[in-house]
Amino acid sequence: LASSAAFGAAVAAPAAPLVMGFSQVGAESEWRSANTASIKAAAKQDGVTLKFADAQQKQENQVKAIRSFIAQKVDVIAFSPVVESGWDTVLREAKAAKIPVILTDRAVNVSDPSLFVSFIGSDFVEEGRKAGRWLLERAAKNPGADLNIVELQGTVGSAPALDRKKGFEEVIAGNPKLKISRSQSGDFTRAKGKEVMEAFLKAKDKKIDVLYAHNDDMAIGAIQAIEEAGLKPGKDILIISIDGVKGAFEAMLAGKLNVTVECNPLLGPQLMQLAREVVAGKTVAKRITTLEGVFPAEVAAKELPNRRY
Ligand code: GZL
Repeated sequence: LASSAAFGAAVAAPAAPLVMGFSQVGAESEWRSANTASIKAAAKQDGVTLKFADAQQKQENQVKAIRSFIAQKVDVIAFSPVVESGWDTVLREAKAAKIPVILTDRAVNVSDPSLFVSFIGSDFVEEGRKAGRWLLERAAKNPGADLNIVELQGTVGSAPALDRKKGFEEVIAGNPKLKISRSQSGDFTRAKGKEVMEAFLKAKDKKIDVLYAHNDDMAIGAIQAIEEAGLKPGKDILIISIDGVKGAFEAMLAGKLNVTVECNPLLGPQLMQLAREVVAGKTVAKRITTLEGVFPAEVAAKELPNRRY
């Protein structure tokens, strides 16, 4: 009898299906698609019932989705906030409904930190610093040369755009010859990245030496604009970008991109684990930072087979 009881205990009943409402930014980039795939696969794997809403990069759609999850009385709400501000009201409604909220990927600026339980995501300031450090080292090979930098920012008001700019500028301040002459948002998309780079090139004020793009998709769009202007991307104009998606590795293999700073989208498994702990009432870390590296073109061929997104 004892052994069967022990056996019973050993084969734990499957965890009760947890219902998660997830509001995703959109489908604007390769990074975002990989992030969505990771979340959906992890929910399936973990037996989590996932209610998934794509906001098409509009904050009002995320607010609507969160309100709908509250009305459906989900066990937990998770979301990647398209911009940092404007969340206090809807998060207070979730708190009043006693539904815990987890942030993934991007942070929010709220007056009351108790409005979310935890934030899993990258350190975007550090990603910007890594991009700046690559350029500092590259510029040191040709000391004294002025380098005219143009910058494609991510979505206006988003944590990655604000922080990647901050980290990059903090580091390049170390070399007064490195100057950002133009900076505009390409909204993290290839199409807008190409459009804004065309405008930078048309301005024809100073020769552009470097492009710093806040994500690979905008860099890939800019590469098309640079080629259409008769210039060689990666040679006439050095290109630094962030994410580490497959498209960036292919561009580096083609000699058109010089370095990509990894930003890991594969947060799905961590998110499901964290959601279970939160719903079980366990104390969890307020901030969980994803580990990530830097991939210059020289390692692209070796690295490409290992890439999972
Ligand atoms: C970063 C993520 C950014 C990616 C872009 O964690 O929020 O949004 O860098 C994506 O590719 O659009």
